[in-house]
Amino acid sequence: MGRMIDVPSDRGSRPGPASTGELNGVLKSRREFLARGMAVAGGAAATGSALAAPLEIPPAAREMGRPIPEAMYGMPSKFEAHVARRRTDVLKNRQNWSDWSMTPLQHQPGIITPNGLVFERHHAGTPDIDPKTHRLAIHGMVRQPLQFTVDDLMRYPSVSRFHFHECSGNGLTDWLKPASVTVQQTHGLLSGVLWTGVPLSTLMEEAGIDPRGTWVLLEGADGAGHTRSVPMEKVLDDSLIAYAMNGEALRPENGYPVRAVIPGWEGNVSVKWLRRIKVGDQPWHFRSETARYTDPMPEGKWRQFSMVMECKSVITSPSGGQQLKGRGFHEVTGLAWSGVGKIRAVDVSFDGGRNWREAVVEGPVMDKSLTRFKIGWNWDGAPAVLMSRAVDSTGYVQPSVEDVKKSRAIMGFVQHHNAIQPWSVNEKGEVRNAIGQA
Ligand SMILES: Nc1nc2c(c(=O)[nH]1)N[C@H]1C(S)=C(S)[C@@H](COP(=O)(O)O)O[C@H]1N2
Ligand SMILES: [Mo]
Repeated sequence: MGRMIDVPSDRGSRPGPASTGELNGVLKSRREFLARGMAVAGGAAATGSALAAPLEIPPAAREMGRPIPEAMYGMPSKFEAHVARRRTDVLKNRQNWSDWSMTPLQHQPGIITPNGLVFERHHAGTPDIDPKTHRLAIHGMVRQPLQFTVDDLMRYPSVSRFHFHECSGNGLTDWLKPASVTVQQTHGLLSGVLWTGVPLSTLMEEAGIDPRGTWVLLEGADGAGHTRSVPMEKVLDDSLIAYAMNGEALRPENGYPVRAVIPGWEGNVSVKWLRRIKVGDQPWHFRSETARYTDPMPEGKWRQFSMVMECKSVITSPSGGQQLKGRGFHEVTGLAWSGVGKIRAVDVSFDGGRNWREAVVEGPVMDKSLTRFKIGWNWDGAPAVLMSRAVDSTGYVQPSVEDVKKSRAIMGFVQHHNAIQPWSVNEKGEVRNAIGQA
């Protein structure tokens, strides 16, 4: 095994959330709010306005629409053009080969990120790989070294699984003080994907693992020569060689034609454009597991191979840069996920963490997958600080920034940052990033 050092736990604590009743204007459900609204306003709708006359017939209803073309890849409405993956303006490299673009989580309902919006992180840009010439090799401590074409891989029994996909650098710029405005910039190195491919265990069995083979090397076919070591235990547990995402072939930027998917672990080990799998008896200590992707610890050591993405959550609406449209009912909603299991509960605070209420966790609740939570809020127009705190199936509680600070060395940036994100709301309903201020 590698030199894994013991680390103080940075898990948070969960003083019991209020589970019933009303607290600081927070209502249990929209139904409760509507019932109240009905009583107060004598039947007026909660957010619409009274219908005084029949609606006018709109122009679209008076003419024929666009006919169906012979063949076409469908695109979103032109009115949704603002929903785009974006590079961050906080930490912009001068070149855009080793860079990232972030998922607009504030515009994502549900738990699936459409392929055109799945975040990107490359160390040497996106290669253009022809699946006909691409080869994947398995060698090292195996009985029979093998090579596969993409078609070969597609002949194996396949599996499809929903998993969150997160870069360990997610939140890196914003852990001590606000640098970013939106949740896209603070948390957008995160996506929810249905991956389809072959379990790595199937290919390992076929090659025949030497009993001394305890680690696996994964190498990409991009200009970065991106390479990582993954313990055999994880490889055989739930890792995949994926060729499809969300119902179609991988996008070039996400690893076309084949990539590794290491569920619940930092995105960096899910090597894209996968060309080589080597079995060995120890980790290789590549750049991305020594100089990068390690965590500075308080005693001056660096934590290596901390690849699990621990339990985390964030409110996506309302979130930074948004504007509440008036007092009254708002559905507060967000995403929760854990690299070791399922989401058990999410608590939401409206007063900067003094009081907490349990949100509704919306199904399906899946292993190592984005999970949606929701809670009704009756905004009375007063300033508020909104936070969410997730608990996973192991009982791990998402930590506060203070908890994380205690267990890590304080440096400008932090990897594997899973602390609670506060959003402040002022009297005008403007929502701001309040990290380090709540
Ligand atoms: N071959 C290769 N694989 C790679 C990378 C890379 O630069 N080259 N980047 C890694 C990093 S740091 C992350 S977070 C994920 C990002 O995957 P995505 O671009 O599909 O979101 O891919 C990983 N796999
Ligand atoms: Mo990453």
